[in-house]
Amino acid sequence: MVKIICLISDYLFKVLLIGNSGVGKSCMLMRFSENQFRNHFYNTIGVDFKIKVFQIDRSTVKLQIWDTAGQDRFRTITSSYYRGAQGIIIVFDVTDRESFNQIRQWIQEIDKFAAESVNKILVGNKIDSSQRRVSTDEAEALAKSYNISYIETSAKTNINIENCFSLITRQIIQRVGKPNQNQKSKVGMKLQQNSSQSQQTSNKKGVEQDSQCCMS
Ligand SMILES: Nc1nc2c(ncn2[C@@H]2O[C@H](COP(=O)(O)OP(=O)(O)OP(=O)(O)O)[C@@H](O)[C@H]2O)c(=O)[nH]1
Ligand SMILES: [Mg+2]
Repeated sequence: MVKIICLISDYLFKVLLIGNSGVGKSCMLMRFSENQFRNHFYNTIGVDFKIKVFQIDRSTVKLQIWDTAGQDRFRTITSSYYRGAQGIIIVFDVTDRESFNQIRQWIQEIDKFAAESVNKILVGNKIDSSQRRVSTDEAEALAKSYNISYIETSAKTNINIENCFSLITRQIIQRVGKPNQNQKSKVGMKLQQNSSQSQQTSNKKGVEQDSQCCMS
């Protein structure tokens, strides 16, 4: 089924979620787009995306959020999605030290494949857990060393999830500037999706299009 989305929005941004497998990228996106959480772990296969329209500082922003697979075997596919992204959210799991240690590698991937001007933020997810292995201070210090913002979230208990997406969006807006009133974008996108996914989310507030796996 092919669906045409045509909405007036002030901004259309492509944002990527990256980070090790299991850190909670898909759950963060699910919380933000559908206000839901799942305890089961389903690895993302390749890349997934959702579109979310929301208001920020009196502007309408349409975010195309790409949820990449953290597993190594998908790295070639996922890295091809960095190009054209205005923002990248680098996620680690505060209960998984290895996912924090890998941040440097993720930043190297960004330097290799994304535009130089891309906005980045660092996110420590799963702060609801009592099994913390990475302190706020050291994560903040790492973010500072890259001159990027750090925010802690829980997709499970819905802490800072909206703030996380608002933060990256505000930083992109700051970089690209305010839109000229006469140039408000009428964005037309042709998206392909399967009908069952469409059924699941078509009534959800603010979500126009459910994800489509980009692996065949
Ligand atoms: N306690 C807790 N668990 C979480 C949170 N977010 C995600 N999880 C759990 O972590 C596991 C992995 O979550 P996913 O969102 O699928 O992880 P992912 O980063 O998308 O993993 P890949 O798709 O393989 O890259 C699941 O069992 C989730 O229920 C959180 O905020 N708190
Ligand atoms: Mg995932």
